[in-house]
Amino acid sequence: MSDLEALKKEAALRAVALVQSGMRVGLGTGSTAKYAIEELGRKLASGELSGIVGVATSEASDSLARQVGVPVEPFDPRPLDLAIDGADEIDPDLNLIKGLGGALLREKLTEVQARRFVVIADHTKLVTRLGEKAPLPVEITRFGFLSTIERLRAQGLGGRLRQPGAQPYVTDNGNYIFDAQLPEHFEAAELERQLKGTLGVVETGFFLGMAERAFVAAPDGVREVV
Ligand code: ABF
Repeated sequence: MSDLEALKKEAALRAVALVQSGMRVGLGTGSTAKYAIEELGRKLASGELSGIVGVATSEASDSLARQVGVPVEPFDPRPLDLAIDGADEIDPDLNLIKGLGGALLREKLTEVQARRFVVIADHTKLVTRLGEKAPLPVEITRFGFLSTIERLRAQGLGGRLRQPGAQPYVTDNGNYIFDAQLPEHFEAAELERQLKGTLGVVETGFFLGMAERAFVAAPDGVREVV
């Protein structure tokens, strides 16, 4: 396991330590969240935890959870006790950019419904301002996507349609993602409102004021950002 992978796992284990028997837990997506799901499976198998129910934020996490023995239920309106997920950027106020993993819509739907949303990451995800390193993923409908992208560009957003190969990336919800380059100066809540009011935009990767804390692992230990 590389040093970075070991850090991701360390952060994940800290968050899973908050899980108690009987909880309904939001299961994140991505390479850091994977360690949390595996740890939940391990604790269920060893009897350290029982009666956990997972609610997955992606098809991939749903299938991983089942593989490692975490019972999964479909998303419904009941609150979750805790959600654990990774992030692409974490600012000092615990505002996040998420969605490079492509699961932003289900993540936001799930995590907004959690009594506690805990972020897990390695130290490379810490930034002084959002947009410093990562683009802002914006989920857009497939129908009319070129017009939607024109509307986004008209608002001064650079960026490109996510297209890892010959075809655009398609989310679990059947949509596309536009990875927007954020301008140097912007107000995140205002930009979020503006983007959500843009025809064709389904959701953005801004997760503002949602996280309760983050466990951020660095070579000199795990730091808790609250
Ligand atoms: C999800 O996975 C996303 O919101 C974010 O895009 C990504 C982080 O992945 P990783 O932990 O692999 O860096 O949580």
